Amino acid sequence: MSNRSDFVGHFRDRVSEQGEKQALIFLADSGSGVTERSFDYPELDRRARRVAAWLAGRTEPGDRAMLLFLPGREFMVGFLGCLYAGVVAVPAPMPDSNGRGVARLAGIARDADVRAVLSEQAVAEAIDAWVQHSGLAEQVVHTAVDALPEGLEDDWRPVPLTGDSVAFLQYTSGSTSDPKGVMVTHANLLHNEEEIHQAVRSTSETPVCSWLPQFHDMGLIGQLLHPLYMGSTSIFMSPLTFLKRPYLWLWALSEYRAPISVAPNFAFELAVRRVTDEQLATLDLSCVESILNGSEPIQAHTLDAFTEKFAAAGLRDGAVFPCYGLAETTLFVTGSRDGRVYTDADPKALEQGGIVASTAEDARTLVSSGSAGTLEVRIVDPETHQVLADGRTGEIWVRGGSIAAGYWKQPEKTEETFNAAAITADGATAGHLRTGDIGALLDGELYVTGRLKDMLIVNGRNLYPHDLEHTARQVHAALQTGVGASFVVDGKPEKLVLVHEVKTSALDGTELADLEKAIRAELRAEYDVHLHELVLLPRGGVARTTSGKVRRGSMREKYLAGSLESLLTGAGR
Ligand code: 649
Repeated sequence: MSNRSDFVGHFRDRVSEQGEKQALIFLADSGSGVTERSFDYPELDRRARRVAAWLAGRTEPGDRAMLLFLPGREFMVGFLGCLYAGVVAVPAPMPDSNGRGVARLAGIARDADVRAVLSEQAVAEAIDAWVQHSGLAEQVVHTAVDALPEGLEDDWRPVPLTGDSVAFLQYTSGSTSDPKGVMVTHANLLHNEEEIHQAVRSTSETPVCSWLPQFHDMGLIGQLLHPLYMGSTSIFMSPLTFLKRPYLWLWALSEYRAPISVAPNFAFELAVRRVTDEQLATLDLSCVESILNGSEPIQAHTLDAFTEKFAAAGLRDGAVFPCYGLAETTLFVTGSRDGRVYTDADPKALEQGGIVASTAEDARTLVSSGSAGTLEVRIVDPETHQVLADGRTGEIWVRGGSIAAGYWKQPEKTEETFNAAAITADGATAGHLRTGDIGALLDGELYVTGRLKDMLIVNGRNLYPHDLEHTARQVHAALQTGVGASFVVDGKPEKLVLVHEVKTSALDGTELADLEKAIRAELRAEYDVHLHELVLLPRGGVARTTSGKVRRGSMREKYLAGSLESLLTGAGR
């Protein structure tokens, strides 16, 4: 739908077209409910020009500016201000009040070699202090975007942009010491927004409503930029508001008659568990067309439970829209508008790299993440790079216009990851992105089964950590609200370790010991594996990324360093 080659031109066309329509409505937590803070299209444009005019005197096009904002409407002013100035935006997570996340932030600032920091008045002092301490003061200018004087916007002059201009760097959740910034160009952004639009069938009349973190790709490109791309409205709240009262997410959909939302699988679980019957009775979800579910493994039982529960509020069957994507493809790769497409797969075949339909009791239900639009998806042997047949599992490779320009300042990693050659009987084709994810194509649908790095190889069998953790979690209610991380440690045969969070208040020492026995028995019965060690940790003990993904590699390192203190007494190694 875009006849522009850059996002600024495209967005400003929407500004001229949409009049005084709301662009952003932030629902601020007011204790008992929420308060609206919004910007209409002209106001958002004016404020973005103001920021761009401020940047123009202090940076060069192509310089990087870090965005440090609380969840709210100011973030997008900073983001668009960068794009209007031709400055590369670098969204980053705010450290929490205990200072967690400061080291990662410094790593990102250093890697991106930022020249400016944009924030807002509510946090400007704290950010100033951080700029001083982190040794960035020499190289950066800092301002609060909501403190810039009115009228400054008139000084803005458009800068030349092309499709190849880098719009922003998306830092993926690599380790603190080795941050990787994905370079997303204006052409990538427009291409991916168009993919999403085609898949979701969004229009200028389909507002989007969610609560995702705005510095993460799904929050930024899905929840915020997609409605702006379409000329519709983004209605959003803080992730904390959602975590405190999951009901408010569904309430907002119902209240604002929003047809589209987006969230990771855990949010659907939380909604099933925490929305009470009285709350359910207040909801009318008949307006909802699609709630996208991506970013984490998608569970059939979650989709079923969510669909069943909210049917009582008028939610249509098939409203949950599984999808798959990653920062390196800008965001979206595949999606399943029809909702619940499942395949019951034979577990033994799965261990050997194949999806074979089974009606047996022990079949694993796999959820389709849908099919691609214009992007090419291939399943490839990660060792030989041969393209595999339908129904075989291998690494997911993707090619097409949404594939980002590479990792910032990492030409070798970029070549390896973004320009791989896939081999078929007809020869080789270059330019594929290696996603690092494992999956299979079956009848045109993509099934994502795990991640290459996390795969558990035990006695020549391929086991998926996610499955084992899920099975263990079913053993006792005290495990159900926690997360787990399983991995193998060296040795022949390989030693399987499971670390899991447990609600400590619920159990005494004997009960914990019984729990251990039960988990071991269950894993043996289900997978015929021996658990070398079970480590039980209090809630919050399993490391996660800022977008909520379990960090299995990091938990394995901690385990090997002996720094995990299991609640199971006498569990030394
Ligand atoms: C994943 C983001 C998910 C992520 C695209 C969602 C209107 C219309 C649409 C809209 C809003 C308004 O986690 C993106 C699919 C489209 C939203 C459109 O919203 N990125 S990441 O780089 O941090 O991580 C990527 C990794 O997450 C895992 C994979 O390991 C992937 O490499 N992942 C999944 N794992 C299993 N199943 C899936 N379906 C997964 N999707 C992502």
